[in-house]
Amino acid sequence: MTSNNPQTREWQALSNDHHLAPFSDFKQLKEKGPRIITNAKGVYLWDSEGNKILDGMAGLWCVAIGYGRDELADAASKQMRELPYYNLFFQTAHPPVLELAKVIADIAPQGMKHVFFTGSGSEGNDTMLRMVRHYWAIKGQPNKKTIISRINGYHGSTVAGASLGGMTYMHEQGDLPIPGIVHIPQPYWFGEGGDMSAEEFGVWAANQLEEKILEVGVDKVGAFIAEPIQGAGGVIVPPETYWPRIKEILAKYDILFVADEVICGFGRTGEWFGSDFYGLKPDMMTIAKGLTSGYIPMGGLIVRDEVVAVLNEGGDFNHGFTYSGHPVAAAVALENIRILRDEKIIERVHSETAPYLQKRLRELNDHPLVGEVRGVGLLGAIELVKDKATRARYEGKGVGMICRQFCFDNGLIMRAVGDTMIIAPPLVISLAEIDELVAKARLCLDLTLSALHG
Ligand code: PXG
Repeated sequence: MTSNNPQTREWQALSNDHHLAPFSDFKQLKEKGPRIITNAKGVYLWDSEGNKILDGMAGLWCVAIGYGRDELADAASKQMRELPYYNLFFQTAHPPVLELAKVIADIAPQGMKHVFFTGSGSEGNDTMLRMVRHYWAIKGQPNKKTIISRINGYHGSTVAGASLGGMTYMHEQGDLPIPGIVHIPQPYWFGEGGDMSAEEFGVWAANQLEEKILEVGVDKVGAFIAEPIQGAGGVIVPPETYWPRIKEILAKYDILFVADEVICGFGRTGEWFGSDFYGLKPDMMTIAKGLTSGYIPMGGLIVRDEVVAVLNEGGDFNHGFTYSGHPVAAAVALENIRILRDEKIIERVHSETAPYLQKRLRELNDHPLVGEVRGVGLLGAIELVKDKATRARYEGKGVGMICRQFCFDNGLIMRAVGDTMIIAPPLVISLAEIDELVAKARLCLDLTLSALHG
């Protein structure tokens, strides 16, 4: 523990003595002590040492409307006083969940007018897996159980979510994936495209879906799930040829398509959903994060009308959570979506801040460490390399982690996925704050380069 501040040390001691943090090396965290985040406003966080930090990750990709909006706190408080909880299991409902389902139906792609609510994105994908299998069973094809997913995709951390995800380091713990989930390569040209052009590689990666469908047998494949743009995998924007080819393959075979919109949904691409951005026609969409701007946990699954028509013939769907459609979460989500709409935040991302961020980020291409800058909307990735021409990495140096630490120390949160630096700031970020973000990113790239050669 390094802090001289007694209050920080006290909180870090509590962490050491009692807290098991997600996705963390417990022992290592004890040695270092967590940074204690105490308050936030707009796009900025403050820690217990008084440091002001520009949050280039919107929390964990979720704080769309920025921190500190009283309207959401007021909505929660009002709902807690009126009806803090009631379940939706036994033929009851409550106004916030019904109003929210209608508002989501209004913004979702055409023909997707029903929502099943959950407490998180992982639960949304667990719901998806059970609903897909239930759907095919109702249609008399119970063998269509297999879900095709992608290596390095992220779909959550529950048993089904982590199995659907293609993170091998997650599969290694807990004997995953569960049966009936298979993975195909990801459309990550920079990392895996070899000698192919990005366009050729996009078609190759998409064709892996068709090959897998034929290998497993179309009579056994229930669905294909994918993020429109992979988030946790490293902001992987597929080559332009990828989604058009996937759409052709999906049209050819009778399988469902699930868009995992947990990161791309609610404006991240400058459209309401990543599926709108790419012109995809999903049968189901998983949502969470931006649905409530992370102010309170909530997720869900938006379902196409034709799928609902089949489910309607299937009797009970034996699935649900205590907190499905929680009234306080629903009230917060309603207020969050009202703000996104009334303040035209997504329109502004589309026409102003996303083009500006993408232009400014690409200026970093001239930096000796930078092999590629890519991004869509308010998502960005910077690839750190040793050799720009061959895309060779600084093997074994942990360059991403070095850069991440410099960012932390200089008041910027930018994540590292291997040697890929990623950003996803709140959707309300201003042009001046984008300038600050890019200036800090450049400074940290300089510091990283000096550390490597110093
Ligand atoms: N799908 C996608 C696309 C996600 O990004 C989930 C599902 C699961 O959502 P919940 O609410 O169950 O966490 C996510 C979550 C990271 C990171 O390291 C990303 C997520 C979660 C934790 C870490 O970028 N995304």
